[in-house]
Amino acid sequence: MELSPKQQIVEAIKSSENILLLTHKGPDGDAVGSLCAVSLALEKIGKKIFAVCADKISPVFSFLPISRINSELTGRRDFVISLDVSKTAAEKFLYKVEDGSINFIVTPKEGEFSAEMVSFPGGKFKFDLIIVLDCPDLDRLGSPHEQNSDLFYETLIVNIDHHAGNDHFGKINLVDLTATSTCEILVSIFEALSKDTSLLSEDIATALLTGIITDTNSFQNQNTTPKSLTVAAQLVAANANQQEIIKRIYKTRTLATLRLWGKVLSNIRDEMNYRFVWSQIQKSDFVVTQSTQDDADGVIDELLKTATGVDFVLLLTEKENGLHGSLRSVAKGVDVSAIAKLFGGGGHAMAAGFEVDYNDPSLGSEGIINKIRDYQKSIAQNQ
Ligand SMILES: [Mn+2]
Repeated sequence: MELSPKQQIVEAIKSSENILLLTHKGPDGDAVGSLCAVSLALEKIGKKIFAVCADKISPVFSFLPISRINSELTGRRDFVISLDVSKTAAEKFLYKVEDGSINFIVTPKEGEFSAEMVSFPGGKFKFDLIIVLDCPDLDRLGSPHEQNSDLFYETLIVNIDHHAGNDHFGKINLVDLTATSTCEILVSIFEALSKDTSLLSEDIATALLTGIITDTNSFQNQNTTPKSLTVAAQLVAANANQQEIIKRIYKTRTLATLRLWGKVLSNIRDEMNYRFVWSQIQKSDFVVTQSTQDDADGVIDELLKTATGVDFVLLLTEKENGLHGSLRSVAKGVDVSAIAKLFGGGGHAMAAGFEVDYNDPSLGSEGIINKIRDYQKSIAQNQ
């Protein structure tokens, strides 16, 4: 009988020794939680792991063991010293360990070796398995993938994800679209991996619950399922620190964030005739409030989206080369990805985004709003 993807993953982990763990750039709670949880769990069963995320982890997640996540793929690699013998042949070779150095002594058959004949090609990584978490495709991994294509070509890749757009890049793919989060999927993998003793220690359970809570927006999103609540209950029973997660992620805001959110709220414009509201963050707002793009995350979901009597909300943010638009659906049945597509963007029915270039002067904020008004008008006429 053929093994299920879950069983194949368990077998792959059991038969591996050095395991590389990766997640997507711009890591969210599910990415960080799943990376921490897998790294702790696999170490517990005696595996050597190396966890990498190309982008900085937000300090919001500092209650998780994020110090075990590296920003670059390094280590676990042989150092190779290569001598070109195509012109001068070698007769014999030996090495001596002296005064804290290893000296390689190569005797030429005839002629002489010179320093230019020595090079240091990168050795091979010793990973026998790569596990990619919460990532729809390999490009989203960033530099670890871009700079080491050989490694990805030669190594068994396990792909564990819940995104609809996942392109099944792994040799083994466990892509469960019904799961709220990658962390939710991991709970059953951990159960299958260690049948006798539970791998769900307090820190692992907390990391996993972080992913479920952030990907469901604390069980408020429509993607919240009975299964996700059951799994969350199981994690809380295993001492996951739900209060700490909520406090750190939803109830702790820096002053810079509060100031920036204040700007966003005071900039709200309504287009009630066209059934939407929008706001804008100017580059200067970041300077005045001493905030960064990170501080802007969350304002649309936690504040703007609570607007009533509209179809959707829009937040425009000034970036280096253009404007970034974030859209959230408010009324039932409104698909904001259709609006994002007007500007070459995309996303889901509930949440979508787009990016416009300053080179197109028709697409300043006014141009964008006009285009959306037209779209809303056409929708209303067709109803
Ligand atoms: Mn996720």
